[in-house]
Amino acid sequence: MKHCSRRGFLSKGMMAVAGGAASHTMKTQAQSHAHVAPARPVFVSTWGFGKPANEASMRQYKKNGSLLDAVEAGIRLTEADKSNASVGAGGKPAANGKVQLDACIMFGPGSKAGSVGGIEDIAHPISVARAVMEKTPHVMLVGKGAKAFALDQGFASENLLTAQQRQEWRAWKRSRKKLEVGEKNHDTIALIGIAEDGTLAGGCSTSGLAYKMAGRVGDSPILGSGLYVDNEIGAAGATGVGENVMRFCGSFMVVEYMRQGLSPEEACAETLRRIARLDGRPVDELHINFIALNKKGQFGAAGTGKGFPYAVAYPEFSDVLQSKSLSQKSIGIEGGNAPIEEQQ
Ligand code: SD4
Repeated sequence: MKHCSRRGFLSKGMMAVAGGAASHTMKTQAQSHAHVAPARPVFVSTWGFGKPANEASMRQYKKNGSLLDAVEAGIRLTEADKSNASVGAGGKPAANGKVQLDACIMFGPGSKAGSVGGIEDIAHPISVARAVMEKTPHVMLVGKGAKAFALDQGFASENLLTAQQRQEWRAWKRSRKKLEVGEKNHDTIALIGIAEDGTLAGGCSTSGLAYKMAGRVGDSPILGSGLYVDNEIGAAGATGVGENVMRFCGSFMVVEYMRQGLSPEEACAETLRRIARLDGRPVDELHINFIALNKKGQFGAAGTGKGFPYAVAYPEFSDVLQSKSLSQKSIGIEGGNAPIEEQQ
């Protein structure tokens, strides 16, 4: 596993205790433990913006030892960041100009879960998803019903479309240009964690595909697709083109490969291979990425094309790493449908 640039390697709090020499030790430690965290809790999340989210999770965990609070706190940080155009307030709107958010949360013990799809005007869908899990007999609420529930629970209604996103949306409406898939216009935070006692939990939150059809819901709030947590085995989360994840129950598949004994990284990679085979298109055209964490604290990630950055934090360590990448060349097949053996 290759490590990304070390910019912003340490959080401010960590910086205070770690001088240059200590930071060098931590980097070396991270390299030698690239796939297994030497201490718990461990938080793993998607993209570079997962780093501050993991650190918020870590801070919250230190306060009260609640893994669920920690997962929620990390994701809330990303949702509140208006400069992030793919999650929460400041996210890119649907084609009709409304920001529609998707989120879910899952707690390992008892396989408890909550989810919201296409919710409007509520800044923290992850917290609404948690309220669905804890305060209703249901698992998923969508659209107007989800908003009505949130308002009933005391969440504030606010306009989530920032001036900049309104301007960009208007320009897009004029040009109707197809957007490239990438970190700028199509991302998601999936954040999974393991507590000191081995409890697993995770969450996922997104504004979905930029300028999507109004009402389109992606993989992120769908349990087993954008996120899955199995308290006996591990957790997985997804980011990328939801349509290419949700047809395959991608995160569930990653967890099932871990159950069969694959490492988190190999489980993510094998899921990508299988999806590519079934889909039939070249893997580079799928634009999907997975993160995974198992019960032993091992972690990993894999993405199509060049792969993607993902963030990992455990005690005394927080950084952005580069995932394993799977391109058509590395899979070694043209199109799909070749047996697994031929693809490795
Ligand atoms: C979706 N999977 O709505 C989300 C978006 C995403 O990187 O993850 N983009 O399809």
